[in-house]
Amino acid sequence: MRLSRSLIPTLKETPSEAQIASHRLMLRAGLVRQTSSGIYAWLPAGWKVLQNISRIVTEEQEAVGCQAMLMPTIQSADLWRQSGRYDAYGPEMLRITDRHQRELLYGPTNEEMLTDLVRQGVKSYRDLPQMLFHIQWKFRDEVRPRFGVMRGREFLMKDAYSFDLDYAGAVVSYRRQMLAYMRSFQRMGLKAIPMVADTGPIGGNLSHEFIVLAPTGESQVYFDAAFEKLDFGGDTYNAFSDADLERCYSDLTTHYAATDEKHDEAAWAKVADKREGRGIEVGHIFYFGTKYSDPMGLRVAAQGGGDLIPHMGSYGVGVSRLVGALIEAFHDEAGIIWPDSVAPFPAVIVNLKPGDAGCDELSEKAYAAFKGQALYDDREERAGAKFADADLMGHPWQIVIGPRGAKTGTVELKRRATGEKVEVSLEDALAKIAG
Ligand code: 5CA
Repeated sequence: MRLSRSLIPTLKETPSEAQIASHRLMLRAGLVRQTSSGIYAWLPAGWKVLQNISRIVTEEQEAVGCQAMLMPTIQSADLWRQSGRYDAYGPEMLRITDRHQRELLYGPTNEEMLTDLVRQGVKSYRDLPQMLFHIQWKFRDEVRPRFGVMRGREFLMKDAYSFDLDYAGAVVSYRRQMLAYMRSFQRMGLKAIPMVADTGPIGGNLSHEFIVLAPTGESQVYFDAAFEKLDFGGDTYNAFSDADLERCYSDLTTHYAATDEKHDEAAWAKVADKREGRGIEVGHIFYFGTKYSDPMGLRVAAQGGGDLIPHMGSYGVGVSRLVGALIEAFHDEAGIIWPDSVAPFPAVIVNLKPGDAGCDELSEKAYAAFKGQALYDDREERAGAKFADADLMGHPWQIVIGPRGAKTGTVELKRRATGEKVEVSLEDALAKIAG
């Protein structure tokens, strides 16, 4: 993308409405703009981050056998009457009436809709288990939308749903999702810790929140240092081995971890190597048995004759909230420091003197090497302003091209995270960025 032709409206001043670093930086780096209270437009650079997160989440969902699909945002009130949640959900639900006076709603979550789809398509125990997810916009009319995309009214969620024959099967699905979550967050460079949680309006009796550590997080968290050593990459745990899933679950749940609401001083006193910090809830998973399948009449033929009621779970990731959480975890005074895996652009090419034939030629050559995937700062701006914007936007690499280096094909390559700078040929810079 050429910056002179991009809608990436960076701001020098700190917007007064933003109270936390991620909100300030998302506005200043031109990632989002609020269009109504708690509702945001994702501008090109912000949309790229959202897509990168969605891609990682999708790959890790598919890697544990969860099927990708897409359900609509608009749902029928009748479906929610079948589960009993239409009246129970309260003023957080945006209720809509169409021209035929039919009652609709903008979905805050999709348990009812998928239970209905499975009810239509699955008839026998042979068709189970099933696990499906989508990444779709949700609407919750939050009393106090705040902190930008962290607590929005319209927000993007990955929500998965599992359907199993019995409790034992549901536990396997739950553990698979846990593993997929840990892998997803690790790929984004985040340290996430599952913590036992309350189930709220989703219901059920087994639930974990996934809290990522960030110094400016909303809740105080207490955890055993053992979590810092866990690794979910490679083939540490096989998602299709029950023994591995059990080992993973036990690695994640035997050590102490709690938010301040659930903190237990007596148990905490026994932890040898203590860690404390601030955290942000980026995911929440639930096992709720037959809470929806039973009232909605989901039945499948059981193996020995008769019917059985599938056991369900649901598993949410706050995809848009993660953009804020990532910035809370990765920023400094000058701006965002994107981890490579989610960065909107792998690199920015800073042309210090547009109009200078040598600078233009070398910059175009660098830009062409990225096949349109890098950001090319071709603006007629002072060098200082370009450097400030590059640091603010947080591209993992900066390729700086000035008249002196251009003569010999040399660039200055800067790593945003460390500030380390080297003078190298363009070819060497590209090789280094490709890793
Ligand atoms: N149906 C279940 C799981 S699919 C569910 O809705 N769970 S939830 O309510 O806990 O939401 C899942 C995740 O969405 C949360 O962990 C949080 O990261 C994100 N989320 C929830 N509300 C908001 C909001 N108002 N703004 C941004 N993200 C939100």
